Amino acid sequence: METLKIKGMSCQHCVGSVKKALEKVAGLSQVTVNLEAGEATFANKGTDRRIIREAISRIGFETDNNGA
Ligand SMILES: [Cu+2]
Repeated sequence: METLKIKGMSCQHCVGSVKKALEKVAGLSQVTVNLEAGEATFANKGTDRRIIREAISRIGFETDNNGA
């Protein structure tokens, strides 16, 4: 499993949006999003982190920039 820090989530609606966006990214599965921790966890079959971060920024949230 991989994790990704996500900034700007303030409620369960944000969590739902982030979860949906990540589930649409090819190669990702078992997506869970934790509001308190400000992070998403998922199984990744080789999808580039840059593509994952773009899916998040496209819906208006920021991600950490250093996750390999
Ligand atoms: Cu919200």
